Amino acid sequence: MVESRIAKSNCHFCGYLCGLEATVEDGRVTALAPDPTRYPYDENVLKGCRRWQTNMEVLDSPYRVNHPLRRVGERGSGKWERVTWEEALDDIASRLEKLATEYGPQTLATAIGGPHATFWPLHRFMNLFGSPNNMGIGQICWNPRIWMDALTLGWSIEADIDPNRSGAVFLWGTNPAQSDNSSFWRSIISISKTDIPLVVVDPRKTRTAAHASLWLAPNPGTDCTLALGLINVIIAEDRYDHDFVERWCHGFDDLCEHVAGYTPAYVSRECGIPIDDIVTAARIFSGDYPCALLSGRGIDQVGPNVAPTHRALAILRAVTGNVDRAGACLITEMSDYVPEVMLEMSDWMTPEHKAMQLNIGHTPLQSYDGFAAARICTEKLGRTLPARYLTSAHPSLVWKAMLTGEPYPVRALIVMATNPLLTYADTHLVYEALQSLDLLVVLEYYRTPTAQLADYILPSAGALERPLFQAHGGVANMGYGGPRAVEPYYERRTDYEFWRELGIRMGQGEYWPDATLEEAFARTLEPAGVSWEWFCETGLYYQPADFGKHAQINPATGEPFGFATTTGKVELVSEFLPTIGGERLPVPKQRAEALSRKSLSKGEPLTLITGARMQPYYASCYFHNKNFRKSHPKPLAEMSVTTAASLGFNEGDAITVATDKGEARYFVATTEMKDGLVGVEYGWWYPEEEEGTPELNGIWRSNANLLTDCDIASGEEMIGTWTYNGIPCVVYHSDRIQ
Ligand SMILES: Nc1nc2c(c(=O)[nH]1)N[C@H]1C(S)=C(S)[C@@H](COP(=O)(O)OP(=O)(O)OC[C@H]3O[C@@H](n4cnc5c(=O)[nH]c(N)nc54)[C@H](O)[C@@H]3O)O[C@H]1N2
Ligand SMILES: Nc1nc2c(c(=O)[nH]1)N[C@H]1C(S)=C(S)[C@@H](COP(=O)(O)OP(=O)(O)OC[C@H]3O[C@@H](n4cnc5c(=O)[nH]c(N)nc54)[C@H](O)[C@@H]3O)O[C@H]1N2
Ligand code: SF4
Ligand SMILES: [Mo]
Repeated sequence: MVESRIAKSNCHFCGYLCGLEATVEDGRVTALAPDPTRYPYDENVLKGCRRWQTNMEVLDSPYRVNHPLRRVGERGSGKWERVTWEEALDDIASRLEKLATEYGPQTLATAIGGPHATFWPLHRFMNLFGSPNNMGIGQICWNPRIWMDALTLGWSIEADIDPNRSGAVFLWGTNPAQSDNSSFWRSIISISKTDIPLVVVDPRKTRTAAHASLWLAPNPGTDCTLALGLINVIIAEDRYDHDFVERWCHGFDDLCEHVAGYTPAYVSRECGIPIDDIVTAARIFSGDYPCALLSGRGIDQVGPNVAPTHRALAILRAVTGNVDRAGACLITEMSDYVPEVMLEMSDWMTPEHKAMQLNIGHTPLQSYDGFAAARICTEKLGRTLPARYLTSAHPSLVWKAMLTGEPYPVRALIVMATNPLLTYADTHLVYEALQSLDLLVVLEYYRTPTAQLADYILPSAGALERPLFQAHGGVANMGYGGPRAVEPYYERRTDYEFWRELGIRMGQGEYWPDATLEEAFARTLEPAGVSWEWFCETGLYYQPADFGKHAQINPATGEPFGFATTTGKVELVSEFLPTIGGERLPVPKQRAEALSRKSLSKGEPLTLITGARMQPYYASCYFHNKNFRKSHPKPLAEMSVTTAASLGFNEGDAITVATDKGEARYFVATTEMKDGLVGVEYGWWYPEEEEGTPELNGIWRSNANLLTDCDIASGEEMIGTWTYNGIPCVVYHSDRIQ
């Protein structure tokens, strides 16, 4: 008789990690059900989610990579031979050793993606190996907000959106209806049914905006101006929080002077928003109640405007007293368990190796020097940010070092949990750079277009096959996840085992004491006084929120804790940023330059936003799924009815979108949004089509990043953020059939 058991595990098809119960027979999952006993459980989330039931299919999908594969023939030829893990690891280790001897350890780069995986083992390996060149998506996701909140408020914050205590809610450049179909989104729906004002700032009337009591549709990239306009009204109408400003803020007089010119009339012209709406929004933000604000990728991906926008929003919170206040936001705590910065072992990398970082001389904040200077502030209250994330190398510098050997040759790349040919900016540049390498290793579930260019594809263990401990980069005292249901199928392994095995081969053995990821998680949790087994029972570790910490008395000094900034106060005027060449106060930057003559000859210029999230896909994932493809078969370009009519387009027409960077093809979908804008989906590829170069499963057809650019010269000056939202483009009928 087949032995059957019930195993607890988690879905990992979005960051929410719903608990699941797996029926396991002979080491195989034979059935799945929601697990009501573990965090996070919400019956409605699971009912509304189309992804979780596909877990079993993904576990044994014919598209999955099950064994280590080595390239035979030309790079990108799509021909592979099966090798053992030992052969692959030995060869990779010896090739890396040779390259490092010739060029130095900085010749190895890594590329990572969204929050799909446990990344600290990669960082630990790189720190011990001596390479500062990890590329991430940090500059355009989450990271600008962490930087600006930390420098303005002393640390990272989390919105405290709660129908029982929030007096008003702002959602700014985020669309949880598509990007976070979880209980958070359900709490937004329930708020929209009360008389709590819900303000959504988004150039598109998203499903989220449809629930708003006030929808503001700014021109892309003008959010800093809008935020300064709200501050102008709040000060002019004397609606700011006098007590909080006097006691806890630095530089209020300078701020008043700075925002004086951002009158509703001026802001209305710049942002394309009616004056009355600006004034109403300012009054809603500054009511006699806590006001919560959550921002998203809409304002993370606006190039030069990213830092000033996040600074302006932090200041908006501060002048209204909405800092570390229940119903507004929580300044999070350092974790009780081993924080990311220790797990990644960034303090073990030598100053000589840090000094080889490509960012030096380009992005003074997103660099080891910037990190070290900021750390002095945050450590006043015992908190250290995760270093690797906030120092990640700028992709354009890494791609160019691969192609030109300047300032030094980068000859090897290990890609983990990302698909840069679809998700990094400037696909043509990424392609050329990957083709030029001596060694490309990809850790993946699938033979993605990126993996098709590799020397080795190594099969990663995924959801249900590996334990999870999701820890928010270590900036908050919470973690969630759970055990694996089964051992990995076939020869798949956890990414952790890859880095550990490679590390051991490179002489790092003493730093990899734990043979399994479970043991490593158990060690991580030890200082919090809980066991891995205890954690797996509940799926959640957290400490209750404690608000108003700045006013509490620090027993060591007898004084209030204050904020972990240069001045100990909220820095409306930054004393820190000018020390590394930044601005005291947020100044909106010129938006993207106009198109070149060549592109313009094809039509009237419009403004392009790329990558707004849609269900059921997730970045470049789930395009294998037949049902998803049936329900959403075509890559769409959204525009307003007026814009479409003015261009002579009908619903469903095949069109080409062109920027100075390149072209991509879409189908017209009209929707309510600002006129003169086009919004294209991202991530589109066709796993069912031909693999290998040149087609690479159709990545040259409707891939939004054929249209984008990450050139550092046009990026944000402190962090290097490039532009995904607010790019000049032209749009015309496609002459080719798709
Ligand atoms: N289904 C699905 N869910 C996902 C993902 C996915 O790919 N698919 N990705 C995950 C990831 S990695 C992330 S980072 C999160 C992102 O989560 P969100 O931040 O909610 O993601 P977006 O849908 O990109 O929302 C950005 C919104 O900003 C608007 N916008 C564009 N430009 C501007 C601008 O200049 N100003 C303002 N105010 N708004 C602007 C867009 O119209 C869009 O509605 O989602 C996660 N969830
Ligand atoms: N134009 C444009 N570009 C964008 C964005 C945009 O809005 N517009 N958004 C940006 C943002 S916010 C983000 S976060 C990125 C997302 O960029 P990516 O993270 O590159 O996107 P995904 O398609 O989710 O790629 C993840 C890949 O990792 C694999 N994978 C998943 N889990 C694991 C794991 O545990 N281990 C391993 N080894 N592999 C795994 C999946 O099979 C998949 O191929 O895209 C960015 N790019
Ligand atoms: S919301 Fe859906 S996709 Fe996300 S973890 Fe839960 S079940 Fe999986
Ligand atoms: Mo992201």
